[in-house]
Amino acid sequence: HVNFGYSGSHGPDHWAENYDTCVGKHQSPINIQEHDVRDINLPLLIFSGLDTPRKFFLINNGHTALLYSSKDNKQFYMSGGPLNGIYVFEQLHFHWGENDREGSEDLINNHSFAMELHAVFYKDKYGSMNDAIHNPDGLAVIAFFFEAEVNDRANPLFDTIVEALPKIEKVGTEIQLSENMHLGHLLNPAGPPSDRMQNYFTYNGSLTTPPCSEVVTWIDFKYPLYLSHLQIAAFRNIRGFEGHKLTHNFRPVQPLSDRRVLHNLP
Ligand code: BO1
Ligand code: ZN
Repeated sequence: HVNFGYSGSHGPDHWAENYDTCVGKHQSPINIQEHDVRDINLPLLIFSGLDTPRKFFLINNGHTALLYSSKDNKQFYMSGGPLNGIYVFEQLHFHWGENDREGSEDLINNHSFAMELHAVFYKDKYGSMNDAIHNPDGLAVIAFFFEAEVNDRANPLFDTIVEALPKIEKVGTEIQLSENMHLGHLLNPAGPPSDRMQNYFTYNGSLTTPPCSEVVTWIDFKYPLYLSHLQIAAFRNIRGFEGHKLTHNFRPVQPLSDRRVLHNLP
């Protein structure tokens, strides 16, 4: 059953027909433009449990390829930076486009990246994603942009995910990844003391899919990660609800309205 999609009568222009929150004034994604950005020195962004290799499940939910870890180990937390309190990791997923010149949701100075990874966290004190979503400070999402590597070199850190995609081609399929995944390596390949993950834009926005709830503190890392053209193309083969390929799943940018974007100087 199709709730929403990315083209035709279920596309982003029609989301508000079923979800009135999708027409709010603080929606995501946005185009992050230099003249709307204020440099600032925020407290250190802190991750705990990022360095524990974990068992992951990969699922095609009809909108994206999504990874989650078993419910009993919630030791992946984030705090600091623009956040008040502790946020617990829930899932990560991807957004992509029909070609490598589009695919990211947020843009930087009108630039679209080929893909964007969202790691979704809910505020610990709300206990679950579904309860957190009813509070303005309920969620935090960290976003990583991807570029297609010019020399078409594959990024071996993403091989486990990319090689599993053909196994979740059909909507609703789910598999357990064969290798335990180390999110720290995946997202911060240079490792500490690199301050790559302290150089980010942050703003208040929404879920980029229905119900478009305006409860998300967005944290977008400035420096992109790299995948080969073929690794990115593998995502375009998973199927959506009508059985055809999910060639693109990014929402177009929304008005900034009265918001400001902060840029943390590491
Ligand atoms: S995103 O990171 O803004 N692209 C994003 C979008 C939607 C969700 C998480 C992150 N999750 C959605 C679930 C829905 C659920 C809703 C409210 O959250 O996909 O199934 O109804 O909990
Ligand atoms: Zn997303």
